[in-house]
Amino acid sequence: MNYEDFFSIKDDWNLQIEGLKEEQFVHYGSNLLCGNGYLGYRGTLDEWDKEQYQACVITDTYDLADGKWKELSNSPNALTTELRVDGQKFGDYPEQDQMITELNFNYKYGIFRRKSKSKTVNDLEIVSERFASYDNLHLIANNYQISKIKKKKIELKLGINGDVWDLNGPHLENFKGEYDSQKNILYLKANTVESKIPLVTALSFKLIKGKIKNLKVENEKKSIYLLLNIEAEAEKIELERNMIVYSGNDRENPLSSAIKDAELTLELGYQKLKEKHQAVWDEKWKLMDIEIKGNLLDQLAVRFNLYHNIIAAPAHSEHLPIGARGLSCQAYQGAAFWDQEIFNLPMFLFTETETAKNILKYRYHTLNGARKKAKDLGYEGAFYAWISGKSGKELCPSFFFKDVISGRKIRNHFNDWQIHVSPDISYAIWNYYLASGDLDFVINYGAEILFEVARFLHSRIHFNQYKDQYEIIRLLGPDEYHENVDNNAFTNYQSQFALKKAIYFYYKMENEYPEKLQQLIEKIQLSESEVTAWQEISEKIYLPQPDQNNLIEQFDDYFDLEDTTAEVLENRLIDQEEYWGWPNGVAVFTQVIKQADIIQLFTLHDIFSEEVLTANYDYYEPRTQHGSSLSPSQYAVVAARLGRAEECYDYFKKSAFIDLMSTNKAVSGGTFIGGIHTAAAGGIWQLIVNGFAGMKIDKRGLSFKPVLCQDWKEVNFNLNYQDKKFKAVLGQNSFKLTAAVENNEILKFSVFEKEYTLKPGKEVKIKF
Ligand code: IFM
Repeated sequence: MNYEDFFSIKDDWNLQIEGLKEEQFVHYGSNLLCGNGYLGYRGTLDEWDKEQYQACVITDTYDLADGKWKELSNSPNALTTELRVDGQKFGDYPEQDQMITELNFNYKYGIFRRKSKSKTVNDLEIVSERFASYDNLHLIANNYQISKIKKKKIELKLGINGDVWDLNGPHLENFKGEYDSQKNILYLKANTVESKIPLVTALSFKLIKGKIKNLKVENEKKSIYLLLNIEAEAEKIELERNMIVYSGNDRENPLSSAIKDAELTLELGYQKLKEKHQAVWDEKWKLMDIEIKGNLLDQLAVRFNLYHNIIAAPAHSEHLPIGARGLSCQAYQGAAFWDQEIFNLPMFLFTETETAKNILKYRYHTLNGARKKAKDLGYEGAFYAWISGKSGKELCPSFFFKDVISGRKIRNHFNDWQIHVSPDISYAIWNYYLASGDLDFVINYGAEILFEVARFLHSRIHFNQYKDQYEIIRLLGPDEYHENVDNNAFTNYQSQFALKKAIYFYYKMENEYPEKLQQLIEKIQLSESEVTAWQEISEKIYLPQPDQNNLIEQFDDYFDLEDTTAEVLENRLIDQEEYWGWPNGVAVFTQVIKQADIIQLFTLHDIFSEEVLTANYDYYEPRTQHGSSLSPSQYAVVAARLGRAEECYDYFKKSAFIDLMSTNKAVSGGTFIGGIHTAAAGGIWQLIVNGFAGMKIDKRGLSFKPVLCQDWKEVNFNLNYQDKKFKAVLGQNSFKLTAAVENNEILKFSVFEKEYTLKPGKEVKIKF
């Protein structure tokens, strides 16, 4: 596939699209998303509506409308536009009385800009630009210009349209719209149908060029509109408008906040609002940008992915998750999976540490949901939800996919057997501790999670008396095609790690913060015998070892399954949308796996020899379908560790373009799973920093094992490690680390296992 079939590159921050085809609306709406962690406004044209998947997803608005899928709600659209020139409607679809002459997205500032011409009204041109503000998270600002107007009658229908695109809705009811003619503000109130969250969408606007000759208010059941007759000024009409959204979860009185913001933003004007917004991004990029020299396409793709990982994160809150599709649409319920800790988080750990902390605090605040899940299933401690929304209660329906051939529901066990999400969270807490040095967080928040996860594992793990070892049976590892397996190596190793870290902090607190430990012991009623049990389990848990060929078996008896490839299985499909996994899909009785599993173990734990890495990479690679967007970046990291820079680069191509070239299915087993693959986006940071630069972190500190593909001349990235800032430059045969002048300590680190020290303001350059 060629990228030019999808887009062209304007420069290293700007992507351009020539002509939109109907079949691309779903994925471009996501790719060109304006977002800020609070809301996501899809990249659709102003004149479009739900038929073209226009939507604005609002965080913290979980609602269950169809009895099955609890998901985030979409706000009514306050940028609704209907333009009529001499009575003729412009730019609607499918008539398409518009030629898009320029469609541009700027990933530096998240700015969507398009130019269109009318096909029938000669010369008439529209330029429209919008952004979701990082200065005021409730705002989407828009500048809409109509030019080359030749004495025509111009009618504009503006307003707030509550008839929105929903995957499993409708989520809103009780619409009430008002127009305040004094302030020139419209608003539409509604509430979610099941969770009863009030939602207010407001619109303020002013004409910068042109004059309103006539105005009429039109109320519809779910919408409120203004019909404007406008006189152009020097052949031009220019409109500035602000869409503001508040929910009852943001403010006690969302209406007054929305009106206040609507007024304020109108006063400030588009240009000022844009400057304030851009200033926030400038600060973000100082930490989070990665520069790729030598390949403009790859540079743009990297920034596309970083942008999407950033806007998916609700950095403003410690109570909200990063959705697996961010806020690009309602798929995957706007909720966190293990993706959050293992894929989205690493970039924040070494850049915007506060955001990383918020993400982990979210897991602290959702402990009760995890406790409930454990209890409901007969376990103790914290069994985190496979799909976790605001409360942490399990959102994953028992019947996730359906058999598209029979139409029958499939009882997937993601919710009750995919237990690795709990130790994955412990793993992330440990890494946060190493990267930030923030012991305070661990003592006040992290330790409770670590202990409750250890408690859960204790209750979940079985003792096999015949083998004198602890085992984890009836599982789902990262590879989701094989459900109901025993001793998934990834899960067993992660569980041992989680137990060890719980024990480590228990004794650290006992020695250094005995009072804090005592308080926690009392709070969660922890007994010493439990800690002794964790110790025993961590020593006797079965950890599948490399065999005579250095291979680690993914789970018990995996090697006995039919040995074939994904290509062969493709030919066995009856329907292209068939689900490949449990209980009867084409992959179930074969060694074909959906995604990195043993390889995922290697990216997280550096405990195996190079021979073991090589043997397993070569074995599992041809058996991996990469049916999950999480997979390629993890293979890439291991490829780079093995010095296989070009293979890492091949995986970069697979991973970085998943959304840009829409390579992954939008529907699987009858369920819509389209939208931005935020784990793949976060995976790009890992691929470059942990892969090409070979960065690892452990108790001794940071280490690097750099290697670079031929296509890239140089890679520059920034690190924020234990509150000290560094700039890394990776060249074809060189690696340089520079410490910021303001750092208050010397850094000790290693490259290719040789130790270096780095003083503030100095650099260390290594040739290899
Ligand atoms: O968490 C992933 C899982 O590993 C594969 N299926 C999609 C989920 C959400 O991204």
